[in-house]
Amino acid sequence: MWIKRRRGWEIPESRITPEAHFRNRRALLKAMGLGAGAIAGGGALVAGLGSMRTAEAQWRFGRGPAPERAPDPTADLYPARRNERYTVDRALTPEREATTYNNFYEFGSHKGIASAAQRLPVRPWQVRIEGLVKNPRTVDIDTLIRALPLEERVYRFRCVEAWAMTVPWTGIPMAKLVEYCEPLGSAKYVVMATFGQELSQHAPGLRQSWYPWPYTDGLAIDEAMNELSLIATGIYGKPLPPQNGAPLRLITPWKYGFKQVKSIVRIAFTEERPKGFWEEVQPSEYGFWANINPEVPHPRWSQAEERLLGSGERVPTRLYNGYGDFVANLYVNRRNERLFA
Ligand SMILES: Nc1nc2c(c(=O)[nH]1)N[C@H]1C(S)=C(S)[C@@H](COP(=O)(O)O)O[C@H]1N2
Ligand SMILES: [Mo]
Repeated sequence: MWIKRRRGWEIPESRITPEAHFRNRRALLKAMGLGAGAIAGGGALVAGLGSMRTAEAQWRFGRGPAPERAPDPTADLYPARRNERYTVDRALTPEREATTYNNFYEFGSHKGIASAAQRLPVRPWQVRIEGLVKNPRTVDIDTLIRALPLEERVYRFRCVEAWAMTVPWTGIPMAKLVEYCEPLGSAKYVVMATFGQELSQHAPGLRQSWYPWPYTDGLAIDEAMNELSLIATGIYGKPLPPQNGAPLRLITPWKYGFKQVKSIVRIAFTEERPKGFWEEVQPSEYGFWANINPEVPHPRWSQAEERLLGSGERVPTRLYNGYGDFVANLYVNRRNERLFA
């Protein structure tokens, strides 16, 4: 826990999940029924955390067996043709690693949520398109996927916690999805949100009431229109498994992983910049732009290197995750913003 604080690079990776170290103390204490005064009362705090861990252990196990999954109705679209414009100078991460080491707090605040996530009912699934659009509407996921072109792209992926992977995503170029939504000229941002309490019965992490569910984040419209932005529906030539954000999740490979909203049920166009889940929880550590930069450390650890899932090799992190040629121009007129955390 965060009681004993070490330097970032000494912290075992299992503990540098954003939540593990601070958890917005006040909200946490409130959730545990302790007053703010308990911050100084170490004994009560430790006892409170102890009981919380027990609750967490209960969520993790024993909600009954995962339901039998019907065949994915879009399975015939896979594998999609690979777009060779996006190449990487690294080996692909083994599929097993990318699909069993996940971040998806709706199922628990640890990396081993893959089996719990099998209980997410990914059909039927509707996506609400709303806000500053010509026609607010709700579309069925299969209608949406079949209305737009799918392609495969191999991208690097970098979590703010300093692990990284290289993955073949299948998805819709986000510019096409934005056009499909028909935003009004006044729209400046696109906001995406994950399912919330309506599925809490399947996603026990949602009971962690001190988090600002539903998980939400967004992009400026010009970022969303950038050719790299992808709305992923698949991975490794197959439909996304729930743990990777089925049936629809964002991929912007030049930004840290926490921007990549999973299991999207709402796409809204706004004039006002949205506040992301992690920005809401801890604004001193997580901002809106969240672009990858090895020279801007996280307040609690260095971002100079990353650890590749699978091999465990440590390699230097690159500015914009190596995608500067595609995206650096988005930020020339935003130099006074906090672009890198
Ligand atoms: N809804 C939701 N989306 C989420 C998260 C989450 O906890 N909930 N975690 C984010 C973080 S921090 C990362 S690193 C990536 C992990 O994606 P992956 O499990 O497919 O590797 O998902 C992002 N999207
Ligand atoms: Mo992350």
